[in-house]
This record gives sequence, C-alpha cells and structure tokens, in this order.
Amino acid sequence: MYDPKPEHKFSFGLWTVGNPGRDPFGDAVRDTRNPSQLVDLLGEVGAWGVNFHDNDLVPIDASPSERDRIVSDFKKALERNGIVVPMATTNLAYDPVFRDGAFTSNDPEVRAFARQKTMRAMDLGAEVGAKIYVFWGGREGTETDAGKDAIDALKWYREALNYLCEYSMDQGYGYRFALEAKPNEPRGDIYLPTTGSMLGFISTLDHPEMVGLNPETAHEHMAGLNFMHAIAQAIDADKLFHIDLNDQKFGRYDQDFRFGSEMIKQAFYLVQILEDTGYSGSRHFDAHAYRSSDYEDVKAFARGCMRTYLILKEKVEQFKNDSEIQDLIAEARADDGSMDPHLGSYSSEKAKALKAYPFDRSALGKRSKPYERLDQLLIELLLGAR
Ligand code: GCO
Ligand code: MN
Ligand code: MN
Repeated sequence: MYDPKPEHKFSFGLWTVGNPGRDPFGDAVRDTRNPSQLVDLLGEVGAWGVNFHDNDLVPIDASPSERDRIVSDFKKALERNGIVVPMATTNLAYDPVFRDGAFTSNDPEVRAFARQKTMRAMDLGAEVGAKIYVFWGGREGTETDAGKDAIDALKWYREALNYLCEYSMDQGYGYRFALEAKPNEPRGDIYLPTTGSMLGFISTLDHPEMVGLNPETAHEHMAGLNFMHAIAQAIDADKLFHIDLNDQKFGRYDQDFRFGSEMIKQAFYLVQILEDTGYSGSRHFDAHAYRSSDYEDVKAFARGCMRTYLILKEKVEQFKNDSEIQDLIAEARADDGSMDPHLGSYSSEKAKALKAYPFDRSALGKRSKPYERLDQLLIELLLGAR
C-alpha cells in the first residue's frame, strides 16, 4: 500500500545513499560504493530518480576516457533499474579551491574557475537528461565580514547566474535553475540564507523566468523558520522548481535526518501543501542515514523516507474527509459575504465607504476560533487514534 511508484517521483542524490558517514569528528564508517552500485541500491528500494553533483559521478581529476567509461557504466545502471536523472548540480564546496567560496570568492580566478566547472557539470547533467539544475551556494559566504564586500558578493553571484542562464540557452539544454538557500554550514554565514532571500534575489536576475527555488526542510529549520510557510511563498510565486526533503531539529547542526523522522506535524503540513496544490516536481530526499547504519540500514532509511511521505499523503486525504475536522475548519473560516464590498481591490468609493463603516470592535474582539479542538483532532489523526 505504501510502495513507491514512478508517479510519486521520489528521487535521491548519489551523495545521500552513498554518504559513507564521515563527519567533522570522525572518519567514514561505510565503504564507498560507486555510482552504478548506488543506482542498483536505489532500484532495489523503488526510487524513481537519482541526482548527482558532477564529482559524485566523475572524480574531479578523471581523464576524458575515464569520464566516458564512468558515464557509460552509469547509463547502463540507469537503464537496468529504470531510473531517471531529473536534476544535476555542481560541487562548488569540497575542493580546497573553494575555501573562500565559488561565484563569490574574492579571487577572480576562482570565480572564473567556478563558472567553468559549472558549465562542464551542466554538460554532464544534460547528457543524462537532467532538466533541473540546482545551485547550492554552500561556500558562498564568510566567517568574517572584514575582508569581503557583501554587496560585491551578491553582484558576483548574480553575474555568474546570468552568465550560466545564457550558457544553458546557448546550448539548448532547457534547464530550469533551482536555487537552494542555507543559513550556515559549512560557512559561518552563507549569503542569501533563506528561501525568502533567494526569492528576492531571483527577481534581480536577467532571466528570472528560468530561475526558481530548491528549498530544503533542514535549512529553514536550522534558521528556526516554518518550512511550510516558505513553500507556500515559493508556490505563490510559481517558483517551486524542486524540493529537498529531510528533517532536522530547530537550531542544531545540519542533521539531514530521514524525512519525517523529527517533526511529524510539520512534515504533514508540508505533504499537504505539496499534494493539495498539485506540485508536479521531484520529491527529492536530501538526507543521510545515521552514522551507525550499514548498507542494509541505508536501504531502510531510503524506504523510510518514501514510506513516511506516502503515509502522510494518506493522512492528508483522511484530514480532508474527516467531517468533524472539516466542520471546525468551516467554522474558523466562516464568511457570510457581508464584507465583500470592503475587501478585494481598491477604489476611492470603496475606501470612502470603508472609512465610514461602523465596526463593533468590542463584539469582533469576542469572536473565538476553535483551533485547540482542531489541533487536537489533527494530533489524534496523526497518532492513529482517529
Ligand atoms: C547541504 C546541501 C546539499 C545540496 C546539494 C545539492 O546541506 O549539504 O543541502 O546537500 O542540496 O549540494 O546542491
Ligand atoms: Mn542540506
Ligand atoms: Mn540540499
């Protein structure tokens, strides 16, 4: 019943199920699997798509012939597992060259190198059919603001994205860019720290129509924000091109937990908004299995992400069909239409009438909303008591 199917569009990054469990305090705990083995693993658990950074697939120092062999093996693995590549991205974080950022490094040669690396990575993504191209500026930031001009950094970032939009069009790749915000980690502070900041930035680009968002649950939670509200704003702006699903306690380090494993209620609202608004993009899990896991447990982790999503999707239906819940929502949203003349768009006549309207403020202040009852019903529904 909760088996993943292609129409659910569940995808994982090579770097997610392939994460060997290295952290700042300890070394890898799982052996490294090659991209084809990871695609086999994803095929086994029933995923629809796989995404990658250029260097998850092709090592940064690979020769052209090694590159071709790796890509050909990868394509065979995709085919034998019936898996597609919806999204690709560039690793602009790992190599020491990016120690001061990529598009926003103070070093112009690094900024140029970042563009070159991204163009090559875009070629690689296009070769395996990716249509979404993600930009996560993990190193685009600072530890000290004493040495970098934050306005220059934004200008450099904008110029790079404008250049790469043109490159995509020039090559006829048909990419749509999806920008991913994060407040910090690995930099002390990362520029454009939230989905809302990214949204503002997009409107300053030369081709805003081709650039949207890749919001991530954990990143908004790290900043103590309501992820569903960020998604609502992205949908409202028609900019939800992609999504990184995982979980995270507020205010902690970048935990990247299995989807729905920490904040079930927030995960419910998220699935609700995605399903109710007909979001048609990938449901991409950017999460890692616990460091204590072996590869059997990694499979359980991947299955768990998808299964929890599907269980929550069923809960969303149940919520919609629960008459007690729906009656309370109707009560909370009651509207007899009497205010219609005073709402909606402006006219000078309407303004005149509204200014003269005799509101009974004290009666209005006595109206209540049944949110305690409603929330308890939601909790009981999520706990399986309804
Ligand atoms: C992180 C990010 C990355 C990006 C990935 C795709 O916190 O490390 O979420 O996993 O999503 O680099 O661009
Ligand atoms: Mn992340
Ligand atoms: Mn991410």
